[in-house]
Amino acid sequence: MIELAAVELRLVRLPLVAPFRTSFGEEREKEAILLRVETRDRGTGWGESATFPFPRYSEEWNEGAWIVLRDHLIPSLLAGGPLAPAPEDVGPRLAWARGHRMAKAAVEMAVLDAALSAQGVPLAEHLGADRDRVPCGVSVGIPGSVDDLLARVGAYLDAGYRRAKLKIEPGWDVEPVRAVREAFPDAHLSVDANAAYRLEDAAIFEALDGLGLSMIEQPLHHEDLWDHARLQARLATPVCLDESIRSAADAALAIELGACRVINVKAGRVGGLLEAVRVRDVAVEAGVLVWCGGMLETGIGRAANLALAALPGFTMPGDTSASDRYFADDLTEPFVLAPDGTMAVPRGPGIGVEPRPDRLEACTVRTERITA
Ligand code: OSB
Ligand code: MG
Repeated sequence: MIELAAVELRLVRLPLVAPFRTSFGEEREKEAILLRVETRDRGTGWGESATFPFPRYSEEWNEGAWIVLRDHLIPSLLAGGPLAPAPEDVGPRLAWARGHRMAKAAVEMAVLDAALSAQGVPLAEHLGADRDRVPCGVSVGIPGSVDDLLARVGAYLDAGYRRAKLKIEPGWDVEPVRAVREAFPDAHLSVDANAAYRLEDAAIFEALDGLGLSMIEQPLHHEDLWDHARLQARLATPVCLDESIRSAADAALAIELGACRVINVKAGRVGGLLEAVRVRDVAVEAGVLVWCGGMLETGIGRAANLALAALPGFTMPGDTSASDRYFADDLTEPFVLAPDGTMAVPRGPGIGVEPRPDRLEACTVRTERITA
C-alpha cells in the first residue's frame, strides 16, 4: 500500500547534440515533463512523459499533457486513497479519462519508481527481466545529404550500435537507403517513415524490399491498419508498427489483420509500462517480434526503457541509445554504450536513477506542485 501526498510537475529542456529530423518535423532540443510523486511514508518516485512540444507524433503534446495531469489525472490519483498494490492501481484509477496515454504512463512510471524503491526492487526485476545488458540500436534522423548520412551511420556502427534505423520521407527514401546499404553491406538496417506515405506509394516500398532491411517501420497513416495489411502482403520485409499500436488490443487487431510482423513497443504510447508488457505478451504469443522504441528520453525515461528492453521477448536491438547520442549532459548520470553495442540495465531499486540536482535545476523551465 502506498499513500501519495503530492506530485510535482516539471517542464525541462535539454539541447540535443544535433537536430533530429523526421518526416513530421525537427527537434533541436528535448522538452519533457518530469513528474515526482511524494508519498507519505515511502519516499519519492520519478516519471517522464514521452510527449513533445507539438502534437505531431500523436495527439498528445507537452502543454496539453501538463494541463490534463494538473487538472484531471493527478487530482484523481490523489483523491482515490492509498494505492494497493500501488503501480497496478494507477491504470484503473485513471481509466475514466479517455486517451492521454503518455501522461498516464508518466504517472505510472513515477508510482512504480516510488513503490519499488521503497521495497528495494529494481524495475527490470519487477517486470520480469532476464538480462542485465541489452543490445542497442540507434535512430538516425534525416540529414542534409547522403554523405552526411553515410558519415553518421558509419560513426554509429563504429561505436558499436547493433542496428541503424534510417528515417525516411517522400523524396528521401530509396536512394539514400541504397547508398547506406552499399556502404555497409552487412549492417542491420531498418527504416522508419513515421506515417508519411500512402498505399499508392507501394512502389517505393517494393524498391526498399530488395535492400535487406530488417523492417519498415510505420510506413502508412497511423489509423490505416488495413492498408498496412495490404502493404505487408506485397512485401517480404516485415512491416513494424509504431504509431498505430496504442494498446494490447490494438496489437491483437493489427496482428489478426496481418498488418505487421514486428511491433515497436513504447510504454508512453500504450499508456504505461504494464500495458507495454501486455503488448509484448500478445505479440510473442502470435510470433510477432518486439523491441523497445524511444522518444529521445532524458535519463529518467531511458532508465525505464532499458528495463523494458531487458524483458523476455525483446529480441531485437531497441532505440535505447546512449546519453551522448542525444545530450552533451544528460539529467542523470550518463548511459554509456559498451563497444559490443550493449548497455547495462539499471540495477538500483525502482527505475534505478535520479536526476542530478544541479543539472535538473539548470534544465527546469517551470514547476507546479499538486497536493492531495
Ligand atoms: O518514430 O520511433 C520514432 C523519436 C521521436 C518520435 C518518434 C520516434 C523517434 C525515434 C528516436 O525514432 C528514438 C530514440 O532514439 O529515442
Ligand atoms: Mg517510429
